[in-house]
Amino acid sequence: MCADKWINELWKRKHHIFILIILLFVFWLSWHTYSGRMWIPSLSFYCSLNFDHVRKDGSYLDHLLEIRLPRMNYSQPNIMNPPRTDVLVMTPWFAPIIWDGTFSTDILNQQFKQRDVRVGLTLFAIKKYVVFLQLFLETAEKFFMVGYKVNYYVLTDRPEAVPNVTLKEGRSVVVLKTQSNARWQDISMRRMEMISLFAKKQFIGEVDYIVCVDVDMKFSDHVGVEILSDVFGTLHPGFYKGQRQRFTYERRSESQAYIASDEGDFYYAGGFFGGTVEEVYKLTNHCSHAILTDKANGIEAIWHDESHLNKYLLTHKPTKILSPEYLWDNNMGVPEILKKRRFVAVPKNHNQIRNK
Ligand code: UD2
Repeated sequence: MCADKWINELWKRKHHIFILIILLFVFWLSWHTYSGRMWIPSLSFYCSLNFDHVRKDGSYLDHLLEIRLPRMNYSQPNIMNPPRTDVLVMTPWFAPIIWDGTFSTDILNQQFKQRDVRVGLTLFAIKKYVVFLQLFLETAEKFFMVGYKVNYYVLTDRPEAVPNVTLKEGRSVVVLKTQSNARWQDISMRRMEMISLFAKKQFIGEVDYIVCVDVDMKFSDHVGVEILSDVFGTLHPGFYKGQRQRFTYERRSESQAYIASDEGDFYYAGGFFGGTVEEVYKLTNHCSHAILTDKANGIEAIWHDESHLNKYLLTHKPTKILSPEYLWDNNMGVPEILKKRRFVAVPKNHNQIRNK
């Protein structure tokens, strides 16, 4: 009888119980965050509490993703017979330089697929540069991160001019409206500021890596997960063989981009860099502040954002470096060492297309 009373009493208060359950669920949600793969305790509540007890008992280790390669067939790496002896494949700080023949796409795909990585690609198409979008996107669908989730972040002042290109599953074009600048130099430099803003506001919740490239380009061969790393830069096609004294670094000491003639590892291209969203945020935020400081001091670095990128990558060494296969200009011919031209400049008339 007593139990009946209880049940009756509970039934009368069913609305209260329902609200209590909802409240408990909301409380649980704010205590847990979705890591992209699973729910783990963290964020709002834990941020203000001490996380040390969680770390000390090591329970968070149980949530780490296990990446286990299946049985695979591939040729054995041979210590006495390196695949490339004609080019540098490793920097003195142990960052690999990515050339054709130095990596196995199959092994890398097995690893990255299990991590289910999502890649964001930023491209700016301001003013007349929207004409490059169609070819860029069509060739990217053929060669860029095939089989992976990709967001093409198109930053443009002309959203209506973004073409409708058929995309494979899991891939989308995200149009981000942005303002244009009168000078092409400012358009180029503002990329740093815009990428850092969107990295914080949007990219961080949507993708794992960000790849930042010029739009007046087309893909003509495989560009896959071999490029991904914490922070990567690309050897500029015009300077990959050059002596540091001849690099077109900013040489005026008043600029934040200044590099002395006895410093420098490589000359990196402004048209292809990237990394994890966190590292790209750090890089672009740093460079955009350096650009603003220069502006306040009445100086503009010789090659704009590219000069600041070079300074950043000198003092924050990249963890991977892409060979000029990943940014080539056919005006430079095809040297013997270049086994593949993966991403090449589309010929254009600078005077006709810039500032229009
Ligand atoms: C060259 C180099 C590039 C970098 C740059 C330095 C090659 C293949 N490219 O690029 O790596 O050294 O010079 O400046 O060697 N943009 C617009 N609208 C404009 C102007 C620029 O959207 O009106 C954007 C667009 O995404 C473009 C990028 O800025 O791809 C750079 O444009 P650019 O014309 O200055 O670069 P370009 O081809 O001379």
